[in-house]
Amino acid sequence: MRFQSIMDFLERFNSNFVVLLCHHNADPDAICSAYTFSQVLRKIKPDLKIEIAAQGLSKLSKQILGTLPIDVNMSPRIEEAEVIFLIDTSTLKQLDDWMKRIENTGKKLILIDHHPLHPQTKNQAALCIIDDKASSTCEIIFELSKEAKVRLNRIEAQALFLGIIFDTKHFTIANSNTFKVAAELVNCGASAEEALSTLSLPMTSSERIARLKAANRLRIYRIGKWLLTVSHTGSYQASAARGLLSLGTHVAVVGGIKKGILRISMRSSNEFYITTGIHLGNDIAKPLGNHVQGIGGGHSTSAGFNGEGDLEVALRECFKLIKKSLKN
Ligand SMILES: [Mn+2]
Repeated sequence: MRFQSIMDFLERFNSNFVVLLCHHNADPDAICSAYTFSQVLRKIKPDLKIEIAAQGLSKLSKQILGTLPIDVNMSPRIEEAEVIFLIDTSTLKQLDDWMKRIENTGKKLILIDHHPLHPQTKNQAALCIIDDKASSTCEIIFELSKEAKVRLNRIEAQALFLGIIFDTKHFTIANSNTFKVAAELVNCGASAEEALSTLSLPMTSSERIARLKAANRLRIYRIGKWLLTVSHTGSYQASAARGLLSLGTHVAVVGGIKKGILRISMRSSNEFYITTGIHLGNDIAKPLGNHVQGIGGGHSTSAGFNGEGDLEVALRECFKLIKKSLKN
């Protein structure tokens, strides 16, 4: 039993105080799994002192902290802990300058994660609870709570529910076990309606205006069956590009210059990537650096470029690269 192996481990190292560390810019999966896991530990081992910590929180995580009683410490007492847990964190590098402190203490590490086990972390961790088929670390924590025979209360269930919804991109990449876990969480009192409102960020008025301006200044190009749109805004280029995608374009390129820095955000639909194989990060944003001064990169359907120079020239080069890639 995985939960029992954790308890045996804590017993063996006479643990009175443990730290649960989340990766930097902690996302909802990280903080919510740390929270519910800490609650499960408290129920089984009431004397154990527990601290949850992260180097910075994502916007959504901050919003969650406003609705759930999760305490996240920004300066954890790493040196005082008997055992350190790494939650949703596949390498120590994701802990920034805490990495050195952890390595210097030589304290025992327990890893709980759903990312494939990194060889270096395997050497550093004394115990690894890994399930790379799980949708999220929250899903693993739910399984651990069942092993521990702890019935989750409404708030603990809601936390795991939030982490799962976030990591599965609102269940679009969930598997059948994820849905089973979600159903059990709802039985414990989790609410989908509440979760969806917690996970939607209110848009600021300047962001709305940037999106609307981008739509207003739009240029539309048709290449074969694909619609490509190019536009510009002073800020919120990424949000504007996402907005254009939801309006119906296949590829959106939005640029802007602020304080001398040229920024370009690119987004494409999944359909565009799957059909054409064009990877915005590798095929467009990176090579854009050969034509315009700056550095680009990113993912298959979401990429960015930062540099300097003339915006119009940069947008034109970007368009040319997409056109050329489509011809190949
Ligand atoms: Mn995760």
